[in-house]
Amino acid sequence: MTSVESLPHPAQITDEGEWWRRAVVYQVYPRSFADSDGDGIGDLRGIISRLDHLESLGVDVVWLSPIYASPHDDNGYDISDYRAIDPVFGTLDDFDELVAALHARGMRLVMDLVVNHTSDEHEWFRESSSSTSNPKRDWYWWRPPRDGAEPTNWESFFSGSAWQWDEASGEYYLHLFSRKQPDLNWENPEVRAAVHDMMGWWLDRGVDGFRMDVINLISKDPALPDGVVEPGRTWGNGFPHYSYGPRIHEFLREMNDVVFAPRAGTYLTVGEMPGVTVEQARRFTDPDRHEVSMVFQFEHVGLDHGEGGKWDSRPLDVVELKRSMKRWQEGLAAVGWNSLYWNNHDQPRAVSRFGDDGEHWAASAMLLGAILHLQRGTPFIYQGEEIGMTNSPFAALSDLRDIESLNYIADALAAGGSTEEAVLAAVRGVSRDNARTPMQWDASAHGGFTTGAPWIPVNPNHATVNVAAQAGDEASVLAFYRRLIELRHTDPLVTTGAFEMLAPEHDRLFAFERVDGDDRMLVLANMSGSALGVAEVIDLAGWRDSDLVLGNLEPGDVRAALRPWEVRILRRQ
Ligand code: ISL
Repeated sequence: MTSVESLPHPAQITDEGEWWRRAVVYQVYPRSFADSDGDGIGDLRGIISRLDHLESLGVDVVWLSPIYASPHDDNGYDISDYRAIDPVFGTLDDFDELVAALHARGMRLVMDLVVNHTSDEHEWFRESSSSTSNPKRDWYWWRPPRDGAEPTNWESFFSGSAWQWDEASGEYYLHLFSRKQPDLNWENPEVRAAVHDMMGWWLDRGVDGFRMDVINLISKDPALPDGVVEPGRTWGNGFPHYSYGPRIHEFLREMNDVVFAPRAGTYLTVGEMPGVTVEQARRFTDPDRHEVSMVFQFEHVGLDHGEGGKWDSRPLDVVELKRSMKRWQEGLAAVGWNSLYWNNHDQPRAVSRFGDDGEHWAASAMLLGAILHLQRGTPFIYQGEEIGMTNSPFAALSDLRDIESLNYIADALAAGGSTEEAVLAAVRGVSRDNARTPMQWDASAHGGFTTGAPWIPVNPNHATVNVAAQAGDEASVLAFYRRLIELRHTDPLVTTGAFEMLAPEHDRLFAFERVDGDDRMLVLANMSGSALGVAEVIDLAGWRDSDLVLGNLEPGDVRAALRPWEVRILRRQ
């Protein structure tokens, strides 16, 4: 095993076209990363002050969740000015300094592009809503009432109808997310041109790509048909009519032709696409089609959703997880490219969700890192994942901040029949706020995140789970993530090798090989709290003399039973 000190400098990615195939991306949620001015909210100068951490981790790219001007109804995913930094995060000068500082350290910056919708406080929407004859009226989806009610039966992602009544103009507008996030009408070429201009403005400022928020929702069926009303639901499911719409490929290709192709740079683009299928993803990421570099798909993070959806969670079935990951690995093997992620700002913490955040906390955090990072694709690390941050033990409904959670709580309580405790129990392990509690830098008050009062409480376990505690510890989750990143940078098999799932029907063993002829890597992972005799499941004869490249527990005989949550990575040539 390499010692942490001897790891290479992260600036190893050269400028050739598909550099992102060898990159590791780190997502920063600015609000919760580091607060430089004591107002309890993270900011750009806070990020600048923590670049040593990112550099020593070895990541190549930073993806910043939105920092644009916003009323923060959805923590910045509701943008009121695409060309301004929200004062709570800093200034354009701070932003330019951050880009320069990242570039100087050999890292790149990807911005969040939220263009399915704007804020209702964006100038475009103010104009659009000012009168039915305003030239920007058609920039959004306005419709008259149908039989005195909503124009369609579509439900919003954040509860209730997806239509908001506007008294002044006597029409409804569409908002797939909160009522403060009206959907842009991409059918209108002026909208597309305005978005393209804005993207170019950021690229010319030095950014290296975009993560595109719900980009598979920008093309809607203009007929706006009703959705099916599932049993027990009030509203219809409009998803089939507003996702993967008839012009989605055309819009992405046009964006590429107008924005990226004419520029000299090589950019990383990742389309966030809830509900995307493998077949669709292959089309989106086929290099010959010039649409996006990769997509975020949601299949593996939906496997613990029960019949009642995300708030009705159930334990993960390891066989289902393997089936899903195998399908994505194989589906995008010959054409296209995968993104790899467990966590982001919308997901509960993976170690609590799919691992064991009790007795086997560190081992299971490392195991999850290994089985993801060693697949074929571009891995994304969400802030805090590299130190094994866990879900938060929210003690009361008043600890929650996220609009999705708050709307769900209000609905559940209004429906009657549920106590506050019961609703809290449903929300606790599922809420997006689990990802949004502040980054845990050290054991001091508020985890070193802020000197003020944090906008959301820091997880009490910051006393033990923090960057400072792991910084010099070779056996830490942090050191393990560094080694995973190093492995991707130093062993081409991790980028290029074919993926072969082993023992797909085993209910605890997650095992796969990466293969290029005789060049092979074997990953053996025990996703359970009891020992697992791997030699009885997989023929390890050919691996007897191979090297243990990396493991999360004290090394022993490579053929011995796997200990609880042990992962072993073997290599032969
Ligand atoms: O988080 C979700 C539900 O729990 C997802 O449905 C999520 O809303 C969806 O993945 C879209 O997410 C993105 O767009 C939203 C924003 O709230 C999320 O933070 C963002 O990642 C609207 O902009």
